[in-house]
Amino acid sequence: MSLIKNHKRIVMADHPAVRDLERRHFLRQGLSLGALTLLTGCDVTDSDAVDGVLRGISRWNDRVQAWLFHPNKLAPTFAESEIDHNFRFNAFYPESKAPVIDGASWRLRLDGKIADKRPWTLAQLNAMQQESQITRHVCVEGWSKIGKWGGVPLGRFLRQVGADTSAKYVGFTCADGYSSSMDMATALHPQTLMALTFADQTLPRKFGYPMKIRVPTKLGFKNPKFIVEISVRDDNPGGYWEDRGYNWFSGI
Ligand SMILES: Nc1nc2c(c(=O)[nH]1)N[C@H]1C(S)=C(S)[C@@H](COP(=O)(O)O)O[C@H]1N2
Ligand SMILES: [Mo]
Repeated sequence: MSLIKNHKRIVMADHPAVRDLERRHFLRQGLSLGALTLLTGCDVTDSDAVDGVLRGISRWNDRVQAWLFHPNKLAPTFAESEIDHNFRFNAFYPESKAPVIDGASWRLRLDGKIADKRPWTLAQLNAMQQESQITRHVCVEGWSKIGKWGGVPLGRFLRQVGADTSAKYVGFTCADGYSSSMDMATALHPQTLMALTFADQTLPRKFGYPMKIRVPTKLGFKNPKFIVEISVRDDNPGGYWEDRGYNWFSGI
Protein backbone atom coordinates (compact mmCIF):
# COMPACT_ATOMS: atom_id res chain seq x y z
CA MET A 1 0.00 0.00 0.00
CA SER A 2 1.55 3.29 -1.07
CA LEU A 3 1.82 6.38 1.07
CA ILE A 4 -0.64 8.13 -1.23
CA LYS A 5 -3.28 5.50 -0.59
CA ASN A 6 -2.63 5.65 3.14
CA HIS A 7 -2.94 9.40 2.98
CA LYS A 8 -6.30 9.16 1.20
CA ARG A 9 -7.50 6.64 3.72
CA ILE A 10 -6.70 8.98 6.59
CA VAL A 11 -8.37 11.89 4.83
CA MET A 12 -11.46 9.79 4.23
CA ALA A 13 -11.52 8.38 7.75
CA ASP A 14 -11.54 11.94 9.07
CA HIS A 15 -14.44 12.96 6.89
CA PRO A 16 -17.58 13.50 9.01
CA ALA A 17 -19.76 11.50 6.58
CA VAL A 18 -17.37 8.55 6.74
CA ARG A 19 -17.06 8.67 10.54
CA ASP A 20 -20.84 8.75 10.72
CA LEU A 21 -21.26 5.81 8.37
CA GLU A 22 -18.55 3.86 10.18
CA ARG A 23 -20.32 4.41 13.46
CA ARG A 24 -23.44 2.98 11.89
CA HIS A 25 -21.54 -0.16 10.82
CA PHE A 26 -22.14 0.56 7.16
CA LEU A 27 -18.62 -0.11 6.03
CA ARG A 28 -17.96 -2.93 8.47
CA GLN A 29 -20.72 -4.88 6.74
CA GLY A 30 -19.20 -4.57 3.33
CA LEU A 31 -16.15 -2.61 2.35
CA SER A 32 -13.32 -1.27 4.47
CA LEU A 33 -12.18 2.30 3.92
CA GLY A 34 -9.01 1.00 2.32
CA ALA A 35 -10.98 -1.13 -0.10
CA LEU A 36 -13.25 1.81 -0.86
CA THR A 37 -10.24 3.98 -1.69
CA LEU A 38 -8.64 1.26 -3.80
CA LEU A 39 -11.91 0.60 -5.63
CA THR A 40 -12.69 4.18 -6.49
CA GLY A 41 -9.06 5.16 -7.07
CA CYS A 42 -10.10 8.79 -6.96
CA ASP A 43 -9.38 11.57 -4.55
CA VAL A 44 -12.69 11.65 -2.75
CA THR A 45 -11.84 14.35 -0.25
CA ASP A 46 -14.76 16.72 -0.73
CA SER A 47 -18.01 15.82 0.94
CA ASP A 48 -20.10 15.57 -2.24
CA ALA A 49 -17.72 13.04 -3.73
CA VAL A 50 -17.62 10.93 -0.56
CA ASP A 51 -21.39 11.00 -0.21
CA GLY A 52 -21.85 10.14 -3.87
CA VAL A 53 -19.40 7.23 -3.77
CA LEU A 54 -20.91 5.77 -0.60
CA ARG A 55 -24.49 6.12 -1.86
CA GLY A 56 -23.52 4.55 -5.16
CA ILE A 57 -21.95 1.59 -3.36
CA SER A 58 -25.01 1.15 -1.14
CA ARG A 59 -27.31 1.10 -4.19
CA TRP A 60 -24.95 -1.32 -5.91
CA ASN A 61 -25.06 -3.52 -2.79
CA ASP A 62 -28.86 -3.52 -2.90
CA ARG A 63 -28.86 -4.64 -6.54
CA VAL A 64 -26.29 -7.40 -6.00
CA GLN A 65 -27.98 -8.64 -2.84
CA ALA A 66 -31.43 -8.67 -4.48
CA TRP A 67 -29.91 -10.70 -7.27
CA LEU A 68 -28.26 -13.11 -4.79
CA PHE A 69 -31.47 -13.51 -2.80
CA HIS A 70 -33.19 -16.81 -3.54
CA PRO A 71 -36.89 -16.19 -2.94
CA ASN A 72 -37.45 -19.64 -1.45
CA LYS A 73 -34.15 -20.32 0.29
CA LEU A 74 -34.95 -20.81 3.98
CA ALA A 75 -33.17 -19.16 6.89
CA PRO A 76 -31.80 -21.71 9.41
CA THR A 77 -34.30 -22.97 11.98
CA PHE A 78 -33.49 -24.27 15.47
CA ALA A 79 -34.73 -26.70 18.11
CA GLU A 80 -36.83 -25.60 21.12
CA SER A 81 -33.78 -26.38 23.32
CA GLU A 82 -31.73 -23.73 21.47
CA ILE A 83 -34.12 -20.85 22.24
CA ASP A 84 -32.63 -17.91 24.18
CA HIS A 85 -35.03 -17.36 27.05
CA ASN A 86 -33.54 -13.99 28.01
CA PHE A 87 -34.48 -12.44 24.68
CA ARG A 88 -33.27 -8.90 24.19
CA PHE A 89 -35.29 -5.72 23.63
CA ASN A 90 -34.06 -3.13 21.17
CA ALA A 91 -35.48 0.10 19.77
CA PHE A 92 -34.33 3.65 19.13
CA TYR A 93 -35.52 4.48 22.70
CA PRO A 94 -35.44 2.67 26.07
CA GLU A 95 -37.80 -0.20 26.89
CA SER A 96 -39.95 1.88 29.27
CA LYS A 97 -40.94 4.08 26.30
CA ALA A 98 -42.34 1.20 24.21
CA PRO A 99 -45.85 2.09 23.01
CA VAL A 100 -48.82 0.76 24.98
CA ILE A 101 -51.34 -0.48 22.43
CA ASP A 102 -54.91 -1.58 23.13
CA GLY A 103 -55.41 -4.72 21.04
CA ALA A 104 -59.20 -4.34 20.96
CA SER A 105 -59.17 -0.93 19.29
CA TRP A 106 -55.98 -1.48 17.25
CA ARG A 107 -56.49 -1.53 13.48
CA LEU A 108 -54.07 -2.55 10.74
CA ARG A 109 -54.41 -0.02 7.93
CA LEU A 110 -53.74 -1.03 4.33
CA ASP A 111 -52.53 1.34 1.63
CA GLY A 112 -51.24 1.39 -1.95
CA LYS A 113 -51.65 -1.40 -4.49
CA ILE A 114 -54.11 -3.53 -2.47
CA ALA A 115 -57.61 -4.36 -3.78
CA ASP A 116 -59.35 -4.61 -0.39
CA LYS A 117 -58.07 -1.80 1.84
CA ARG A 118 -60.51 -2.34 4.70
CA PRO A 119 -58.57 -2.16 7.99
CA TRP A 120 -57.99 -5.42 9.87
CA THR A 121 -58.68 -6.15 13.51
CA LEU A 122 -56.49 -8.29 15.73
CA ALA A 123 -59.33 -10.84 16.01
CA GLN A 124 -59.38 -11.22 12.22
CA LEU A 125 -55.62 -11.82 12.13
CA ASN A 126 -55.86 -14.32 14.99
CA ALA A 127 -58.60 -16.18 13.07
CA MET A 128 -56.29 -16.87 10.11
CA GLN A 129 -54.23 -20.05 9.90
CA GLN A 130 -51.08 -19.59 12.04
CA GLU A 131 -47.51 -20.84 11.53
CA SER A 132 -44.55 -20.77 13.89
CA GLN A 133 -40.78 -20.81 13.52
CA ILE A 134 -37.66 -20.83 15.65
CA THR A 135 -35.08 -18.58 14.01
CA ARG A 136 -32.17 -16.32 14.84
CA HIS A 137 -32.61 -12.55 15.16
CA VAL A 138 -29.38 -10.78 14.21
CA CYS A 139 -28.96 -7.13 15.25
CA VAL A 140 -26.44 -4.96 13.41
CA GLU A 141 -25.28 -3.64 16.81
CA GLY A 142 -23.52 -6.96 17.38
CA TRP A 143 -25.83 -9.38 19.16
CA SER A 144 -28.11 -12.21 18.09
CA LYS A 145 -30.74 -14.34 19.85
CA ILE A 146 -32.75 -17.40 18.87
CA GLY A 147 -36.48 -17.00 19.43
CA LYS A 148 -39.82 -18.50 18.49
CA TRP A 149 -42.45 -16.46 16.70
CA GLY A 150 -45.91 -17.45 15.50
CA GLY A 151 -48.41 -15.76 13.25
CA VAL A 152 -49.67 -15.34 9.72
CA PRO A 153 -47.26 -15.60 6.77
CA LEU A 154 -47.21 -12.12 5.24
CA GLY A 155 -47.51 -13.58 1.72
CA ARG A 156 -50.72 -15.39 2.67
CA PHE A 157 -52.15 -12.15 4.06
CA LEU A 158 -51.09 -10.07 1.05
CA ARG A 159 -52.78 -12.52 -1.33
CA GLN A 160 -55.91 -12.59 0.82
CA VAL A 161 -56.33 -8.79 0.64
CA GLY A 162 -55.64 -8.73 -3.09
CA ALA A 163 -52.23 -7.06 -2.98
CA ASP A 164 -50.54 -6.56 -6.34
CA THR A 165 -47.68 -9.02 -5.84
CA SER A 166 -45.99 -7.70 -8.98
CA ALA A 167 -45.43 -4.38 -7.16
CA LYS A 168 -41.83 -3.81 -6.04
CA TYR A 169 -42.02 -2.91 -2.35
CA VAL A 170 -43.92 -3.48 0.85
CA GLY A 171 -43.65 -0.71 3.47
CA PHE A 172 -44.46 -0.83 7.19
CA THR A 173 -45.44 2.03 9.50
CA CYS A 174 -45.17 1.56 13.27
CA ALA A 175 -46.96 3.10 16.24
CA ASP A 176 -43.68 4.49 17.65
CA GLY A 177 -42.69 6.47 14.55
CA TYR A 178 -40.46 3.69 13.22
CA SER A 179 -40.80 2.36 9.68
CA SER A 180 -39.15 -0.13 7.35
CA SER A 181 -39.65 -1.70 3.95
CA MET A 182 -38.70 -4.74 1.92
CA ASP A 183 -38.72 -6.05 -1.63
CA MET A 184 -41.78 -8.05 -2.68
CA ALA A 185 -39.78 -11.32 -2.95
CA THR A 186 -38.87 -11.02 0.75
CA ALA A 187 -42.45 -10.11 1.70
CA LEU A 188 -43.69 -13.28 -0.04
CA HIS A 189 -40.91 -15.46 1.43
CA PRO A 190 -42.49 -18.40 3.32
CA GLN A 191 -40.69 -17.48 6.59
CA THR A 192 -41.74 -13.81 6.59
CA LEU A 193 -44.40 -13.65 9.31
CA MET A 194 -46.90 -11.16 10.69
CA ALA A 195 -45.94 -12.31 14.19
CA LEU A 196 -48.68 -12.33 16.83
CA THR A 197 -46.93 -14.57 19.37
CA PHE A 198 -43.46 -14.82 20.90
CA ALA A 199 -42.39 -17.97 22.80
CA ASP A 200 -45.93 -19.37 22.32
CA GLN A 201 -47.46 -16.40 24.20
CA THR A 202 -49.25 -13.28 22.97
CA LEU A 203 -46.55 -10.96 21.61
CA PRO A 204 -45.28 -9.00 24.66
CA ARG A 205 -45.57 -5.21 24.60
CA LYS A 206 -41.80 -4.64 24.31
CA PHE A 207 -41.50 -7.04 21.36
CA GLY A 208 -44.14 -5.27 19.26
CA TYR A 209 -47.67 -6.01 20.50
CA PRO A 210 -49.99 -6.58 18.82
CA MET A 211 -48.07 -7.41 15.63
CA LYS A 212 -44.51 -7.28 14.32
CA ILE A 213 -43.00 -8.38 11.05
CA ARG A 214 -40.54 -11.22 11.63
CA VAL A 215 -38.12 -11.63 8.72
CA PRO A 216 -35.40 -14.19 9.48
CA THR A 217 -33.68 -13.47 6.13
CA LYS A 218 -33.01 -9.86 7.20
CA LEU A 219 -31.09 -8.03 9.92
CA GLY A 220 -33.01 -7.09 13.08
CA PHE A 221 -33.69 -3.48 12.09
CA LYS A 222 -35.76 -4.76 9.14
CA ASN A 223 -38.12 -6.52 11.59
CA PRO A 224 -40.53 -3.66 12.42
CA LYS A 225 -42.61 -3.89 15.62
CA PHE A 226 -45.96 -2.26 16.61
CA ILE A 227 -47.20 -2.28 13.00
CA VAL A 228 -50.11 0.04 12.21
CA GLU A 229 -49.95 0.18 8.41
CA ILE A 230 -48.81 -1.97 5.49
CA SER A 231 -48.47 -0.45 2.03
CA VAL A 232 -47.70 -2.03 -1.32
CA ARG A 233 -45.94 0.23 -3.81
CA ASP A 234 -43.49 0.65 -6.66
CA ASP A 235 -41.49 3.50 -5.10
CA ASN A 236 -39.10 2.51 -2.29
CA PRO A 237 -40.60 3.68 1.03
CA GLY A 238 -37.22 3.53 2.83
CA GLY A 239 -37.39 3.37 6.61
CA TYR A 240 -36.12 4.76 9.92
CA TRP A 241 -32.57 3.33 9.76
CA GLU A 242 -32.62 2.88 5.98
CA ASP A 243 -33.00 6.69 5.66
CA ARG A 244 -30.08 7.15 8.09
CA GLY A 245 -27.60 5.22 5.97
CA TYR A 246 -28.09 1.55 6.82
CA ASN A 247 -27.92 -0.61 3.74
CA TRP A 248 -31.50 -1.05 2.54
CA PHE A 249 -31.33 -4.73 1.53
CA SER A 250 -29.46 -5.95 4.68
CA GLY A 251 -29.97 -9.64 4.03
CA ILE A 252 -28.35 -12.28 6.25
N1 LIG B 1 -41.25 -0.19 15.81
C1 LIG B 1 -39.94 -0.49 15.93
N2 LIG B 1 -39.48 -1.63 15.39
C2 LIG B 1 -38.18 -1.95 15.50
C3 LIG B 1 -37.25 -1.10 16.14
C4 LIG B 1 -37.76 0.12 16.70
O1 LIG B 1 -37.02 0.94 17.29
N3 LIG B 1 -39.11 0.38 16.58
N4 LIG B 1 -35.91 -1.47 16.26
C5 LIG B 1 -35.41 -2.51 15.35
C6 LIG B 1 -34.16 -3.12 15.77
S1 LIG B 1 -32.73 -2.26 15.46
C7 LIG B 1 -34.09 -4.38 16.31
S2 LIG B 1 -32.62 -5.15 16.65
C8 LIG B 1 -35.33 -5.12 16.62
C9 LIG B 1 -35.35 -5.56 18.09
O2 LIG B 1 -36.45 -6.39 18.31
P1 LIG B 1 -36.69 -7.05 19.72
O3 LIG B 1 -36.95 -5.93 20.71
O4 LIG B 1 -37.85 -7.94 19.54
O5 LIG B 1 -35.42 -7.80 20.07
O6 LIG B 1 -36.49 -4.39 16.36
C10 LIG B 1 -36.44 -3.63 15.18
N5 LIG B 1 -37.76 -3.13 14.95
MO1 LIG C 1 -31.06 -3.88 15.57
